[in-house]
Amino acid sequence: MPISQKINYLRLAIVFAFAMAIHSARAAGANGGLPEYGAMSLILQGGIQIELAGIPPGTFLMGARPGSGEEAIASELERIHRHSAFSVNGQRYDETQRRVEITRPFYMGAHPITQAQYLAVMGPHDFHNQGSDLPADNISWIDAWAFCQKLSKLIGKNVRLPTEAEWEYACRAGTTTPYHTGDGITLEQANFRMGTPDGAMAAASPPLATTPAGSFPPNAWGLYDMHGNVEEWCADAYMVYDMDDTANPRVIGEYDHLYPRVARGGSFKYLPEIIRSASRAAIPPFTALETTGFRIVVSEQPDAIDADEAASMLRMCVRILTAGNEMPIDRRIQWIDYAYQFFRILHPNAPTTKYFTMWLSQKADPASIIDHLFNARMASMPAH
Ligand SMILES: [Ca+2]
Repeated sequence: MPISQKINYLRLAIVFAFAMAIHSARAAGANGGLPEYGAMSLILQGGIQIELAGIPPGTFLMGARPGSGEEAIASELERIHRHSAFSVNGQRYDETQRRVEITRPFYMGAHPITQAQYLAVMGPHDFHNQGSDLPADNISWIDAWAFCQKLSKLIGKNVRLPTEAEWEYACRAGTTTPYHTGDGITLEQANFRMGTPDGAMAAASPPLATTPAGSFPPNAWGLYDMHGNVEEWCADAYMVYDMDDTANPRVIGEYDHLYPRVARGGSFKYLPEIIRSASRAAIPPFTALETTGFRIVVSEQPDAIDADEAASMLRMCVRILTAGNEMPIDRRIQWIDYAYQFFRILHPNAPTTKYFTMWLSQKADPASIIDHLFNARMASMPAH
């Protein structure tokens, strides 16, 4: 390990040790809330910053409180959506409460990734609500995952999506109520939709659009927009909670590439019932919606994507690339890049991108994939 890297690890260890010391000192506090501490800024190209809040390790109750009105809401949502398109094992809204331990501290983005930040890392994207301080929206799980991979390489740290447990733990910030704001939430506290379950909008409902970073107060751990605005991708595949998986749970997508991923916190379009700390949404990983965005985590633990997961994602990338539809050239290049990243997970020692091209041509219709790659290469060449 180079000395500079050793020093970085040491620095990280000191920060984590400091964070834990603060946590211990505050553990006896009245509300379990922590002040902002151990904050970190990542500086991107053009001086654009990503602010992160330090999150201490700890134990919490994940899910809806048994016997509470919240559990009744969760059960009703489950009943309504039992036969919906996104229903998984008939239980889209499983929120059965379990005790979960987060054993390691981590940093979490204070805000969802903004459009300016996304642009600085990934280049242009077809955002739905447009504005540099607005959260990046119209983001698929795969877009969010690829952002983390790219930023990891740029800054030399493990950047990844939060696990579902990390997300809820950080959202709650020591609270046990349906929202980190308490038993209820108002339009002064978050961006969501007031209305009734049958779709009628309340007169006080805000315009249905995302709001800029920092428009509402943060939770006790310095995190903004956990409830509402954009719903946020987590690393995990959606699954009914495993009551025995209680330390740093992370659900691997063990079925196929269409198996839904979890998005948390609800969005500007959702009713208050669906933006609760425990609320879960299940969305296929290649689906991008006007409501979907993400926030990052920086930690000592790398992304836990495994070979099966990478292989199924790679198959999907190839299928999309060879579907023969009219895809803009920059988007096609992006898909090839995504495919390449999954390929590297499966074949970390493959010597060159030529090997990747050969692999693709054997796995997919050779004529069309080579055509795609050729076009992509032409488009990426500087103009004369
Ligand atoms: Ca949110």
